[in-house]
Amino acid sequence: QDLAQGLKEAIANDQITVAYQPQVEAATGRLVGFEALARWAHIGTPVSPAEFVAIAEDAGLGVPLGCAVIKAACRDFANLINEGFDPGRLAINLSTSQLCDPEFPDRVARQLDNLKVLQGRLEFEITENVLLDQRFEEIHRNLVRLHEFGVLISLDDFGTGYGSLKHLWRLPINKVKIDKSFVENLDTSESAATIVRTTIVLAKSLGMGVVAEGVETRAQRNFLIDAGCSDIQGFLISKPDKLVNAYQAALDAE
Ligand code: G
Ligand code: G
Ligand code: NA
Ligand code: MN
Repeated sequence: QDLAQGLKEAIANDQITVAYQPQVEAATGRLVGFEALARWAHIGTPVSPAEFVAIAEDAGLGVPLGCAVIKAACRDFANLINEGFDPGRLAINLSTSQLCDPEFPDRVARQLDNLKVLQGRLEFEITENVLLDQRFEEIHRNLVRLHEFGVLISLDDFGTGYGSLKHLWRLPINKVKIDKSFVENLDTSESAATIVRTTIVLAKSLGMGVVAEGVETRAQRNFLIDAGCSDIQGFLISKPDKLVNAYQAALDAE
């Protein structure tokens, strides 16, 4: 069966859903916000977002898919806020096509106009892979525009892509996300530990926030607290889940 065609129909029929994973303060457990992770079940079988985001990009569906995710995530978040809860910030992953789309910042601005409760809460995560050198000017312009609306930018999977340090200093980045491959090897690899410690110092010295992802154990959390990492995300707090469930898990873990 044709996955691209199935994806196109899923986008059109509102069948793209979003799972949420809490980000909390490492030292206190206080809730900081949530990362939104796209979900799609094709004929009943879940497809990984790593796979269907790539399919969407290849099929020219990156922008519509991204719009569907943003719409669903903003709606879920606004609903929870309107019920009287405070879920903190909403972090959404961006693909290359969204980041290069000249209309993207205005579309985000309209969304924030329609859902005023989300103002000051929105954050976008970008990976080094989406930062194409040949589109640098467009990407830079879009990130600056997003900043003007109070949107924060995180550099995801830091250290795993190409040219990390260049991006950190040439683009308006607010936060660094330490990749889970480093966190996973903290207890077994002195090199991984050194890279994590150094990344935290680097981010803080540049005035940026830092969040470690893929935190599964108390030992990893304690290492990160000692190293000065402000925020953590991972199975230790909660797996990605429906927003209310992930919110409850974050409160229980506090
Ligand atoms: O949770 P997990 O299997 O959910 O995610 C796998 C990968 O897919 C991660 O690298 C994540 O950043 C990416 N991803 C999840 N949702 C989205 C999305 O809405 N847009 C983009 N571009 N990437 C996403
Ligand atoms: O690339 P990105 O960082 O956005 O990917 C997030 C991915 O990591 C998702 O697939 C999510 O399900 C997964 N994930 C989240 N927390 C953990 C964790 O504690 N351990 C592991 N192994 N994976 C995690
Ligand atoms: Na991400
Ligand atoms: Mn990541």
